[in-house]
Amino acid sequence: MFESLKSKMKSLFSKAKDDLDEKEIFKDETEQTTTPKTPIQDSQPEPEQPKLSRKEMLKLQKQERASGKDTHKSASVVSESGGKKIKDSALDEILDELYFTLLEADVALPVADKIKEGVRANLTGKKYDRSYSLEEVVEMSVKDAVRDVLELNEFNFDQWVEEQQRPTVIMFVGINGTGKTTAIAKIANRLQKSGKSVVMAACDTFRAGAIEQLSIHADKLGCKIVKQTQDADPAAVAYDAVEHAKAKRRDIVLVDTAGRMQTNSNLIEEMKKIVRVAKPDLKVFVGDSLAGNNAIEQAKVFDDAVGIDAVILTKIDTDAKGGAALSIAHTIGKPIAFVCNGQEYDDIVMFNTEWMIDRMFE
Ligand SMILES: Nc1nc2c(ncn2[C@@H]2O[C@H](COP(=O)(O)OP(=O)(O)OP(=O)(O)O)[C@@H](O)[C@H]2O)c(=O)[nH]1
Ligand SMILES: [Mg+2]
Repeated sequence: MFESLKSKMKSLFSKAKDDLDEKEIFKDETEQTTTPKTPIQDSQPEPEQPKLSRKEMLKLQKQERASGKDTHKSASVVSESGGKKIKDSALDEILDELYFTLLEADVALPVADKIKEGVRANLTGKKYDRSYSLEEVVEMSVKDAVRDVLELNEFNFDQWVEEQQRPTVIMFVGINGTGKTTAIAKIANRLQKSGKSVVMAACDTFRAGAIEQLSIHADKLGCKIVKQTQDADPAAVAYDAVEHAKAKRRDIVLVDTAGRMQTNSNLIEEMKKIVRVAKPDLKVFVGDSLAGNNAIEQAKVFDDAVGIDAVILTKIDTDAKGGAALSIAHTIGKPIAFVCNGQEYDDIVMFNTEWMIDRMFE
């Protein structure tokens, strides 16, 4: 997962370590007495920190995050009492390299810009504790900038479900083969494990075999499915499913829809009709992370047509690049609810910034 982004980032960080002479990069400003204060500097001098190896530092970062006290952000190694400062020329070189690394990994332009400028802001004019290498400072700083982009993306699905009226209707949309039906089965499994009763609505009456595919999942998971024959009106199936859930006091209705090219206006109209009839509480766009920037374009079209509330990004287990994962939510302004990372029912993870950062960098 994300192998190419990971290895390019590693080589960027180690370029900072190996290719660049620290004496050339860092201006040691230890002797300077009138130091301009940056907003992130504390008035109290930092206690001296023991020097840690990169491995030890990453381990410590992880432990601290787990315990909720995250002191190893790049701001935490800015030194009050003196230290080394990255020269502007070296910083430009690192930032250019970072920018191309991000674009090669299919990160959308505005997101690559935001990360680059975030790193520039983190590193410009700051003096770093001399016990940290350039590699460590750059790595922390890039992670901070990526974290800023990802943190806007979180959507606590479990909490959201708890807060809804019953039955709660969730509709899944997206182009052919992105993983809608599989994601529905995974979410049904998850919801059932947490004690919710689930009804599946087989509203893909367009593709031969789609009703059968969803029925197999419903059988395996032991949940109710409402279906009609192929070519039936999908809005009528959705209506029946919601009525069934109301009558039988079921908690959640998961509406499967036909995969459609965003350019097919008939199918888009049909989807709008499902929305009018079933009045979903949540409309989820399911995008294939392998589609990179195309997934972002698709999401925008579906959002214009029916309005989407959240995103599920599938197949990240086979995605070497990682660009869509990093860019989609920020670019379309909708949060990521889940990422799917395999074909088994348990291969679904509620989106979480630190989970993603761990996979992108380690
Ligand atoms: N590796 C991997 N494969 C996945 C994942 N999610 C879905 N798939 C596979 O992708 C293929 C398509 O999945 P479906 O769930 O049928 O996709 P869909 O969006 O419902 O497709 P249509 O109904 O044709 O629009 C299947 O072979 C799934 O097993 C995932 O997270 N990882
Ligand atoms: Mg399907």
